[in-house]
Amino acid sequence: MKLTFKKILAQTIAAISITTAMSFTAHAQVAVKDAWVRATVGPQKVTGAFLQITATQDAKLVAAQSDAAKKVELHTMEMDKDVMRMREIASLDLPAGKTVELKPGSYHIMLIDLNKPVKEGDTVAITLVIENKDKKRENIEVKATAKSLTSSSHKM
Ligand SMILES: [Cu+2]
Repeated sequence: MKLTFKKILAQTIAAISITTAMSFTAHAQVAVKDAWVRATVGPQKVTGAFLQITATQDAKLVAAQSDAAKKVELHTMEMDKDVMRMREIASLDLPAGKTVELKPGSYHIMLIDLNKPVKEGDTVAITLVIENKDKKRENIEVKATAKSLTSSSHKM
């Protein structure tokens, strides 16, 4: 009985591994680069994450998650009369082959209620949830490096 159970378990694990490997190949179509997070200043509890994302097939960024913050939202910035304001968006379209840039003053990932301050040089792990045209979801793990406002503004 014990042996039979072990055998079934082994087969089940083998089957799961094959499925995982196959789905990974079928969905590995999103490339992310230049991921960074703005380092926080003083008691600041929120910050933004930025990156460039390219999908080979039409897809959508539908959510982001991170252990660094209690809440993570997708945001855009837009003019409201004469003031730039942030607004939460439900998803961000990733047209096939087009690089979509999340950058200051535009789309960004908002990390809200940070568990601890983000210091320059820190690495923040962020999971991007990508939805394909057929509604299948895939998680992409991203490591974003923290940059301070002053050092990043030199480059912009
Ligand atoms: Cu925001």
